[in-house]
Amino acid sequence: MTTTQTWSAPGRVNLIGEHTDYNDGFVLPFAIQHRTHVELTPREDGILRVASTFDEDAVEVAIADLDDLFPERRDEVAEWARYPLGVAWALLRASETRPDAVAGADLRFTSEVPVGAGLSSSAAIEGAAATALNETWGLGLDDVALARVGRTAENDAVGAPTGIMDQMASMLGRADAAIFLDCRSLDTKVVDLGFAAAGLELLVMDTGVKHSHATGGYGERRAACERGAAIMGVPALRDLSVDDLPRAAELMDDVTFRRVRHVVTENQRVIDTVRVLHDDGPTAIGDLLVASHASMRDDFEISVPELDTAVEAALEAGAVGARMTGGGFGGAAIALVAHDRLQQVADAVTAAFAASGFGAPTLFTVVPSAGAGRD
Ligand code: GAF
Repeated sequence: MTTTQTWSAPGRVNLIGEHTDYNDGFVLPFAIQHRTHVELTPREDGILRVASTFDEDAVEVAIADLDDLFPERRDEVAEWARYPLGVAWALLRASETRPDAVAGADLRFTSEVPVGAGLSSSAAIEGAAATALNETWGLGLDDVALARVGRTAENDAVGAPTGIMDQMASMLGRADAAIFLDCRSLDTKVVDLGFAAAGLELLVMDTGVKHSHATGGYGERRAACERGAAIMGVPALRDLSVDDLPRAAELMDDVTFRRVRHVVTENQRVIDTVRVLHDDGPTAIGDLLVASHASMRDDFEISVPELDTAVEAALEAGAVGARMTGGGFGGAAIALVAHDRLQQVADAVTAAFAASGFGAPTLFTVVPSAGAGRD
């Protein structure tokens, strides 16, 4: 008898700690209520068939062929299908499972996570696929191993040189909490956010400017960070502190230095945010969010006018703090806003976009939510 079962994994918002993950640094993301669901029906043969609401055409691949497909021949399958098929490929490798030891499956994806908005729709597909196949195939990998599988799929099957933050957030998310993650050791700590108790809402301001991390700017930023670490003679920028910045300024060109300064100061801001949340509560983290945005705009240069406009308008209308979230070059910004100011802030952002001649932003609130699992 073939039984269909459903699993799902969430998108995420990163509260603070941007472009620090691939520098072995610190991040503080939380999973959101928007999820990607996958319905899995086992098959008797060795075929994986993936279908989704992203694309009308289903894709079929023999499990035995996955190793030939990835990474070199990935262009032969539709881009969205590289995520779940890449996960299947990475799962078998991570668990040292032979392709003929597992049976095929039909996987049907539906998603509530906006694509290209910087809310990790890709990690949500990866998390849903990884959780469903791990259980169905009886591989026994834990959540951290599944997050690594998702990153391998993204790096090698899709070709986006990202870090591991999004996959960890999607796997490990908790209601009303963020995940403080050390991206070197992959140690995590659940950090209570207490937004609701403090009368705060987290507003997402999706600019509608689409971005992709498989091309251009993201990889260039990563390369600049690696160059900076090499010049300073450290394994990763995580190994530098703000006290090292004067020496860095002497040793490297201005652009590389500013990339380094962003990462080094951002790591410190993540640590400070965790401390302030604990000592003074969420209403006190506004300045750290604002400083993070300024650093991404001026030093890392990954903001766009729409993101700056959203952040400035939200702050002027009384948000406690605001910053762009995710990899940048488009996507969304977030604002931490008192519940009774929410409408005022939303109206101000919408008006500022109209005044600048930008397309209307999509505004919605998110709540810190649970990570991947069976529906
Ligand atoms: C994207 C990447 F996928 C993450 O790994 C991270 O680098 C983020 O951009 C920037 O903080 O979401």
